[in-house]
Amino acid sequence: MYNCSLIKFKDIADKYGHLTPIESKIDIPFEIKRIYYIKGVEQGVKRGFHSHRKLHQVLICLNSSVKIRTKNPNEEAVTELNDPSVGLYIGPYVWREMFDFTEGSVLLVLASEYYSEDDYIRNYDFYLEEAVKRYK
Ligand code: T46
Repeated sequence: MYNCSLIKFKDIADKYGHLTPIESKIDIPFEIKRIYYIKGVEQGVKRGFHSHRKLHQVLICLNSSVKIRTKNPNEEAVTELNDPSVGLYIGPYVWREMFDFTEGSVLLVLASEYYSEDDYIRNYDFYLEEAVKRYK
């Protein structure tokens, strides 16, 4: 899907467990300026429902699982994240919805910019209005 892709990170496994390194601009396609994580989401709760204008992000589910619906004016996809060595890259002008958080899930997000509410489009009709020009 345009502006969305899965990234497979290294999974260094030995008898002591697993280690996954993630290096800015090497393993992901941008410099990381911000990290946040989402946890403790109760069953049935959905999050997201917005797009960003400039932000690039990589979403990684560190424990349990979560589903991510991504949309643009022409395409829609659902990705289940359940492997901490896999990240979902989401670029600008992609609508996202997170749902089906399973018990104990921890969603880590690596972001290319500092937090700015101005970068969000939280209304789907406004999103379509801005996005159609970019997806022609
Ligand atoms: C995204 C998805 C995957 C901050 O103060 N700083 C931050 O860095 C972030 C991310 C959020 N906030 C505040 C803004 C809201 O008052 O935390 C509150 C919850 O944020 P929001 O409702 O936007 O959370 P989600 O889970 O719907 O979306 C988040 C990110 O905001 C968003 O960029 O792509 O995760």
